[in-house]
Amino acid sequence: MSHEQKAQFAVVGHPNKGKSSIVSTLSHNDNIGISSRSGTTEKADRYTVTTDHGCYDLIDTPGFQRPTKVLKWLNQQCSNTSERAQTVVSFVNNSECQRNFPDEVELLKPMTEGAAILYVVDGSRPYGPEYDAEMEILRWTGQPSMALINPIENSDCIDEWENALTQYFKSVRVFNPLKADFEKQIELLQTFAHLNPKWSNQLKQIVKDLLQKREQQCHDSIIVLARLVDDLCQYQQCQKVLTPDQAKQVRPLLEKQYKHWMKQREEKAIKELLANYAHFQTQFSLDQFDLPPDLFDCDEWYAWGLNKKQLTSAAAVAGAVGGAAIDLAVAGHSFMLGAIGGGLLGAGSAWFGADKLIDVKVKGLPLGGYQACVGPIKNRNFPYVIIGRFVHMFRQISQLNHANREALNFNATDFQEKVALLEKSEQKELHRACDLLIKQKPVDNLADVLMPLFRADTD
Ligand SMILES: Nc1nc2c(ncn2[C@@H]2O[C@H](COP(=O)(O)OP(=O)(O)OP(=O)(O)O)[C@@H](O)[C@H]2O)c(=O)[nH]1
Ligand SMILES: [Mg+2]
Repeated sequence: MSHEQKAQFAVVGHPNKGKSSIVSTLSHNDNIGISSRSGTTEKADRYTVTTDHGCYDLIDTPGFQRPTKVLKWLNQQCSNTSERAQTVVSFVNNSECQRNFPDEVELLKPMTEGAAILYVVDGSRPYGPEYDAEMEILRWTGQPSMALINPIENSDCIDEWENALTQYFKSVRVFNPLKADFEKQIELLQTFAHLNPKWSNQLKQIVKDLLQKREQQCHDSIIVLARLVDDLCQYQQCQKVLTPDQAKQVRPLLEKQYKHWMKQREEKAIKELLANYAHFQTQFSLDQFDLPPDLFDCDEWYAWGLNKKQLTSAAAVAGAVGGAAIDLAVAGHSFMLGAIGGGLLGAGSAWFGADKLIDVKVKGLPLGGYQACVGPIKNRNFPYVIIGRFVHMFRQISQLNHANREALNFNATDFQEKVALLEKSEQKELHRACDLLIKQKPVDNLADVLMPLFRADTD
């Protein structure tokens, strides 16, 4: 496909107004140079967004440096309106202009090759007449165009900008590359489809593809979690020794290795999650988690997994207590604990196994010697903690814009509310699955059981 036929958009404007940020967010590419230093982008860079059935180009460009002088040059060369676009081509090809106005030559060249224009301004700073020269030059190219107002610090000057921009652009939209969620990105792409009728079908297909891809990414994330929670619930760290005494001695080491493995396994899942959403530069550290800093800090588990009341319900559902209590328990009836009384509580606390964080076993081997083993974890809240943490990370990562270059920081979770928002039947399925997991039994439909936790309506 030649550049002419393929939909292509040059993102242009003043230096340091978020042009590269917009390209980064729309192309889901976190490898594009963004910085608070003005003049970061020095050359026009073309980024192709490829989907299953199509592609389009976004062109990141350097900002205007000397628009007034450039407009003067153009006016000197051309007095006939019908020759303006041709004059821009002459400007781009003129070696003297290439020396004197390298930024403008770079930024205008894509338009001489058929690119549409996305003009970016900062909605937190007032409009000024110095922008008129930029907008006038863009008009000379004769290319389809629209304006994007990026409210970098605030929205104070948006109205003022809208009044100025509508003089030059038929379409004006507010778009914040750091905050715009996936739906907003799709909306913007749909606006692009109107800019040039020749591109409208391609772009509609691309929108369809992107929506489908988004669903696939969610599905793949659920699979990552299913494998993670299964692995963590199964894991055991063992070592052969000669005497029971030696088994005692290796215990602290085994525990350390065990925890190390679990932590690395969780980190691997987060890296897979990041890669699934094309975040390859994002830094994170599990040690920086405010809540809980440590996967093995049992006291913090109620914050990440289920709370005590929910765990009691889970116990009922999983069959630790009689069937009649189940519906009451799932309904979360306030009188449940009182009505069912000590029976359920008794069963419950044994069932929780809170003080049995990690099982340590020593067993004799048939050919002599002993084996000391650490794990698997017996605490009933454990699978929920893993699921709760992951679902929380999923939400952050799936909504992280590629223009956002800050390190990830997870500090709160509303997993318990999420579970409470599930349909009763979905809650039961989840509790049954976690019951099997903590017993190291296979759960055939684990991904299906986890899926409701990833639904948008539980956000
Ligand atoms: N808070 C906030 N900062 C933004 C936003 N958009 C851009 N920035 C910041 O503004 C600075 C410039 O962003 P860039 O995307 O590099 O801007 P640019 O227009 O490509 O800049 P040049 O290439 O230098 O012309 C960076 O520090 C961005 O993080 C925004 O919507 N909100
Ligand atoms: Mg830039």
